[in-house]
Amino acid sequence: MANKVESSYLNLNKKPSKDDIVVTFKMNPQKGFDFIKTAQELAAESSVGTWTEITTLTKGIFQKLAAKIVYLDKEKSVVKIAYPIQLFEKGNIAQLLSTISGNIFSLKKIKILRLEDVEFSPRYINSFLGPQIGLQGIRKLYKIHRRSIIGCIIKPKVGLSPEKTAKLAYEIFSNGVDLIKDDETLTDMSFCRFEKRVREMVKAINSVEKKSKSRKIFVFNVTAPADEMIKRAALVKKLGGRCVMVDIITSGFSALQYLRNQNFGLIIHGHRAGHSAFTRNKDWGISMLVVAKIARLAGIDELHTGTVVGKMEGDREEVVSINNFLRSKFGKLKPVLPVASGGLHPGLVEKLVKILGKDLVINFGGGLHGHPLGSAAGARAVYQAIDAVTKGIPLNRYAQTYQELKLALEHWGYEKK
Ligand code: CAP
Ligand code: MG
Repeated sequence: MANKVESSYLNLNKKPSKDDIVVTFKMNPQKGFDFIKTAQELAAESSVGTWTEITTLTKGIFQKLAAKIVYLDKEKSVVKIAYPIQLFEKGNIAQLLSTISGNIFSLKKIKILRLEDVEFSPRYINSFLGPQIGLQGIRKLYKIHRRSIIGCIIKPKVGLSPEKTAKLAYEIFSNGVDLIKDDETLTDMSFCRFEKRVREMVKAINSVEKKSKSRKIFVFNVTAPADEMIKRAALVKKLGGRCVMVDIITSGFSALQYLRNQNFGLIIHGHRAGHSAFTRNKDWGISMLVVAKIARLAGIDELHTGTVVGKMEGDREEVVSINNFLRSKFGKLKPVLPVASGGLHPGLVEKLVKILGKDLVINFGGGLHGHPLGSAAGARAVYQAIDAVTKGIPLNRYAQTYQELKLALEHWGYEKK
């Protein structure tokens, strides 16, 4: 890159303008390259520049559209870049990501690069519809306001027929669970056809709701090519379902947004299978916080964000900050309900709620179906655990009265808060 305009990418003494999109990167160049110069190349490549000076880049274009470095900390490898709003097409997530997380990841000179956070202006945020139902809408639908929503994943994750899935769901719903979901790899399979699964499940839900007098929601995985995904969601709607799931990373944010923009009035549940391919390495990729922000723009209603205490990677500080973001103000977009899932069992609930609060879905797969007395007893055990935590009673004390919880604590252990 030539020197003439290079220095102009630095704007350390100026506050970003109120409409700018401000991105925080962790960045370090390869050995032998200068930190500040490389940061400037980053700003150039992601806005108006390229590897050499070009005669077509007029002063006018530069002044209007060049990204500006507004903060640098070489010791901590932090670079903050403010991008003028005019660089972005409103409502277009693919274009946003091609700008702030595109070519820059391929630059040879860069050794460490992680998109840690992004701050959007309300003007940009409000160009998206965001969640149609959102956290409060989901709680209202359930009429559950004080406790966590109790979730369950059908296990084995693939293999059961539609009839068996519906029968199992009926049993689990009957024993206190509020939400049951397909697993991330189950779509329309030879052994479990999507349409048949929806039909069987809606029948099961209608009868369990009549009996229990409480709302039960099944989460149908509609992950598929976008046109097919829309057809499947429309089918869920037509047959009386209330919620669909999208594997948001593998399907893509545009597909998610396309689904949201149909205004089906269905809750959209976001599974994040595959996110760790780029979120897990602390020196490379894109943080889960950024993924959560994008998913909220795209219109997710509930999103997997981690458990801290379960089987999946994700530390306390990270998961808490993601969940706080999902529940907080974000332009005019509705808050999102976080989902804690992965390796959970009743003995972890107390600690989980201490760390993440009650405002979430708590999902159990193995930690319900693996109960020594089977899935129905497992459902009662998770209900008892959440009931105890809601009432502020220690699990081991509650387990003196409730047999299923007692067996679960003996089987998997109990981690006190
Ligand atoms: C949990 C789960 C979910 C993970 C995904 C699984 O089952 O169904 O996909 O929670 O991770 O397949 O592992 P278990 P995350 O309860 O049996 O572990 O929520 O972190 O995205
Ligand atoms: Mg799963």
